[in-house]
Amino acid sequence: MEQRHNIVIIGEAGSGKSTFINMCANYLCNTKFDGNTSNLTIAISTKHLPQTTNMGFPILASQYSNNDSYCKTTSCNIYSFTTSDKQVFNLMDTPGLPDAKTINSTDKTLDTILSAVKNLSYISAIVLVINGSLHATALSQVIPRIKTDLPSHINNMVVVFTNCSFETRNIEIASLPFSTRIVLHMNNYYFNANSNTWDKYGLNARKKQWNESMSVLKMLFKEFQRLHTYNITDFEKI
Ligand SMILES: Nc1nc2c(ncn2[C@@H]2O[C@H](COP(=O)(O)OP(=O)(O)OP(=O)(O)O)[C@@H](O)[C@H]2O)c(=O)[nH]1
Ligand SMILES: [Mg+2]
Repeated sequence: MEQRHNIVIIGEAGSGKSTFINMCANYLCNTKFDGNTSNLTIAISTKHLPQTTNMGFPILASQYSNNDSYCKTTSCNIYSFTTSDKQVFNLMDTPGLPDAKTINSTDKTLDTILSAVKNLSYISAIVLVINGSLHATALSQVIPRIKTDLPSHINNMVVVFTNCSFETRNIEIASLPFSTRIVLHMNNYYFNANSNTWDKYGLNARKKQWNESMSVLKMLFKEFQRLHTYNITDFEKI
């Protein structure tokens, strides 16, 4: 039987949301990393790697200017994947939130994201992407809004710390303004350069890290299948 999972990815600008979706694309398409970045699956273009065509993803105009080091996401976009066992994963990429210093409770980016999320018929999980190499997150402003606007989903949140491993994370889990059972770590640096710039050491380190990231995603997608699906219109009636 076909099962659908709507998953929303939220986090600060530059925390690695679009990169995370590209990693999911490689996991779901079972792409093997042979060390050549031009063989990777790219759902969302990066500054260095163009989108892999013919996968039915939204084709977005180039989102970076010469001053930016990466492609900023400017709208909510859904990337849909169907696995061989008929699981449909719809991953919603969202524009980046302001950082901990500049965010406030009336932030317009968050308004845009929350209204796009409410247009989904249901949500299986919200993935909060946090750059774990930093010392603070904007989440203390974001979580109260999620609690108000999407009350049932507070139990459906998954934290993915990027730019770090369990050992190198700088943010304490106890400092997060909510509790979550699912906390994962990823260091996703495969899309930020062409592989011809990597030396042998860099290539070997990436191959090892790739396998670790794929194991993390395997656990995460099992959790997505287990998480209860909430229907937005149902809980708005409560
Ligand atoms: N080293 C490292 N770099 C990362 C990681 N995740 C993302 N990056 C890099 O960080 C930059 C921003 O990544 P994106 O995935 O575009 O970030 P985003 O959250 O989608 O950004 P916005 O769309 O502006 O909100 C890019 O240069 C990525 O290659 C990570 O885990 N480790
Ligand atoms: Mg993005």
